[in-house]
Amino acid sequence: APLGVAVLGAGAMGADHVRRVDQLISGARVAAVADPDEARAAALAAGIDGCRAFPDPLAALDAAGVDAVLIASPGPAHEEALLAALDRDLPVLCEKPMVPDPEAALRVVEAEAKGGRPLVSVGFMRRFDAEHLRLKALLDAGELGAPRLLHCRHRNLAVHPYFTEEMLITDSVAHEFDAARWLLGQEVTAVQVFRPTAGLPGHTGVNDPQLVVFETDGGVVVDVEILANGGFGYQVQTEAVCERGTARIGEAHGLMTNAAGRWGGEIARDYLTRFADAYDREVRAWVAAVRRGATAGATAWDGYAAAAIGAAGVEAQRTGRRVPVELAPRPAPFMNAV
Ligand code: ISE
Repeated sequence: APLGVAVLGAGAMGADHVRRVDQLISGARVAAVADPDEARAAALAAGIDGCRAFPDPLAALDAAGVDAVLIASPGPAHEEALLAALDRDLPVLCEKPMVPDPEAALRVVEAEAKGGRPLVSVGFMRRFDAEHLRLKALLDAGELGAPRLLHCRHRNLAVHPYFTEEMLITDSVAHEFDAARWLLGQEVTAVQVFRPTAGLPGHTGVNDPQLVVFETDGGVVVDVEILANGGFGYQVQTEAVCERGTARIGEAHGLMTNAAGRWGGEIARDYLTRFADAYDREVRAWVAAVRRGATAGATAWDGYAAAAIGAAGVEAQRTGRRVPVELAPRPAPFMNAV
């Protein structure tokens, strides 16, 4: 029988995952959709055979035919949903940030460890992006020697009005915290944040762009330009500078044209487009992993690490200081280090 998935959250990400599980992933079906906006949930569930809509996420977990959970609600709702899923012994794929607050993230790690088997996968989709996978394979092969620097650019078209300055770190640069740990196989040890004295005009909530610089236990330095309201599209780029060469991803996607004495290409508008294939691969890998009793991609520990690094980053942003990252001891052997 297909794996029955409850999707929590019917926003942009949740709706995209419902469509994906319903139409693209063989071996899985959407059994329930939950959103506090019940009409939204009902609109998504309509047309999917045997799928029910709920205003309450916990009711969706208890619905008939639910074998696994995909959490795509806003970050602050994740902890309750994760603990409820673990309590019911249900495998979960949780969108990033797993749980933004490190103490709460650790509670999730501990709850999973107590159950004694891996149940939590975290949706850091870059781990499933074709270009990121190629860069990782190249770095792992050692052909370019050891990496010394990663230069990253993370640019959004615009962010929602509720986006805060802290979310630049905890919601956006969280991706680079995870991607760098995964690409390098190293842990992040300290974070600094540099801000131009003036941000972009017209944005009161977020002083944009910022430069987040972090160090790893392998001696690599990573710099990240985060630009939340760039106004032109969604761009994610990484360049690794290694002992014997450099490697860069994220430069060009899609159609390139030559016309009227110029050349040009297109830029995706958002992550749903830019990382569409990565999300497909991620959810497919998750469904296959759940069938084997395993997890796919980032673990709860990786989710916790991103939260702990994020907390150091927020302090660095607030104080202007270099803030060391303190990680708790890892409680379960099945949680990989990076
Ligand atoms: C958003 O939540 C994401 O995950 C996007 O990938 C990221 O680019 C954006 O900055 C975040 O707010």
